[in-house]
Amino acid sequence: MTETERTFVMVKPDGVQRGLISDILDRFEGRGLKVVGAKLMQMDRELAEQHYGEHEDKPFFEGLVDFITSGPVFAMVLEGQDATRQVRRMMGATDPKEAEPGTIRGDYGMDLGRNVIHGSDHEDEGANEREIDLFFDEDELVEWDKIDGSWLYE
Ligand code: IDP
Ligand code: MG
Repeated sequence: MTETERTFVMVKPDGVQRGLISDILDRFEGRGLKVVGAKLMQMDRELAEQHYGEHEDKPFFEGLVDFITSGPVFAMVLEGQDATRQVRRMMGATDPKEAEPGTIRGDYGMDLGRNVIHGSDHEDEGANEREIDLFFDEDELVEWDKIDGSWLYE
């Protein structure tokens, strides 16, 4: 059986400024993902550099840290079967110009450096748990039963 797991998702400052939090959350809720944590927050440079540590040698790193700290982000922890991979599929390709219409980046983005949303990478083993730990304290996450469980999963 497919494992139930938690994944980390974040509406980036461009998505927050453009008023896309509710649409993005609506897509995930409608799909059946359970919200177990959510908060609006301002990232500082230290958190940004840690979060994007894998890209520290890339030419776009400074600009990425500038951008992600330029305004509030909306951070979420979502739970469901295969959640990390399913969220990435809903987000679409990293470059919105290549993202399929119908995906979040394909519907709302035009530029690689303004791609609206972050989600843990399912190809990076344990990235979801690392990122949840980085952004959320244990007491900010809520374990709860959702009434549609048996209507959503066989
Ligand atoms: P991902 O967000 O789809 O996991 P990554 O390759 O991990 O993509 O890159 C992290 C973020 O860095 C991207 O979402 C994008 O905002 C930014 N980024 C990646 N490559 C470039 C680039 O070539 N120029 C500018 N920004 C980039
Ligand atoms: Mg990535």
